Amino acid sequence: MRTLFLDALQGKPVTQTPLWIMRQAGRYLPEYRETRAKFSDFMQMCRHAQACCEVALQPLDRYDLDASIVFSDILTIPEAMGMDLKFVSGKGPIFSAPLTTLADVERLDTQGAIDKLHYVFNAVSTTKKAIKDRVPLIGFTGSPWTLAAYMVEGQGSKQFTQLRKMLYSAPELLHKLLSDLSIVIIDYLDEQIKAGADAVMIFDTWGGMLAESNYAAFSLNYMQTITTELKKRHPHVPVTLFTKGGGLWLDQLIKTDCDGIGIDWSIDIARARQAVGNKFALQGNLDPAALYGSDQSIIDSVKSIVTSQAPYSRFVFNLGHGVYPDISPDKVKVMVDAVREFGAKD
Ligand code: 1CP
Repeated sequence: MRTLFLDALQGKPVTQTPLWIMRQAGRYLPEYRETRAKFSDFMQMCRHAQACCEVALQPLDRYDLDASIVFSDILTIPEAMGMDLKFVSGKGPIFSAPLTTLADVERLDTQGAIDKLHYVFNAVSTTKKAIKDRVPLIGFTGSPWTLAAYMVEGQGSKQFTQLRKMLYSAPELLHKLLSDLSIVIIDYLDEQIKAGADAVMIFDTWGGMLAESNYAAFSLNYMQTITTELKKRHPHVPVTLFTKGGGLWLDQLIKTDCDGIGIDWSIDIARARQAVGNKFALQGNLDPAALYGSDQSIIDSVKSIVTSQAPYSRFVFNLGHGVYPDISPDKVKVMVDAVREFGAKD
């Protein structure tokens, strides 16, 4: 297997900079849209292991990438805990009955959730088998805080006011939800690893919504609990934490047992490196909007990030968040080729 990605996470020497792309399987690819059109509903596609496998492999066939990510979604867990979820086109995910009371949280099925998630583990093992030994496969989950954001708000949001209201008006209730989610997430990642995931990543997409003084208590500590338990069960499987908007909290992230830290584009990667040293892998951090620019501007941006990290083995090139659906696949190729050009270490 091509191990560049795992080597960078584990601090082994690498001959070139590894890269993958958040949301690399997705709507910007015509072949994804073709597969997606066969399903009326997004979750229906997620339940179809062969379709998940097909779309996970599409970006690998097009680009020279160092990892594949399981095709699924973070909202599989709330649905398996009993919440009614719909993906409405143009609006994204909608829960028909957002959580507001203790009774709502107590009604969630923590015990039985994993049994309803076998379709995800099937997607992992099917994809792992089909990738053969091309590249490692990344399993993933949302962080407890980020899952709670959708479960309390009922949908995506700019401000997540209901969630932040609960944080201040009913903190014990929110902590109960976060700790129940952590229990499910540990087994969820454990099962993905058993099904073939070579590394795992926790997407804390909405962690940056928190006040700095609340970040540890409401997001990071739960991610740390999950990481510590996974490390007990699977000591050699690298764990990456990605708090979008968390660039200023690297001093807290480096106190965890994770191997990799994802950063968005709001912090200069050289400054991030100063904060983490070479004890952690950094992953990021090109602004996804940079792919709307000219080829030369993409090449310049990639060069700046990659050359700044050239002295460090523990670096994984990525965007600072998922690739936007209207980005041209040709621009993605310009980015990938530039990483190869400037990331060679020989
Ligand atoms: O119809 C469609 O094609 C739906 C679009 C879509 C896709 C392609 C959704 C709905 N989810 C996904 C796949 C997905 N989601 C992947 C695998 C693809 C890959 O990376 O190659 C992953 C890792 C996710 C994770 C995910 N889902 C996150 C965390 C990462 C991030 O981007 O911040 C989040 C926040 C979600 C929720 C979600 N699912 C889908 C949408 C449109 C959203 C975002 C809603 C919002 O903006 O609040």
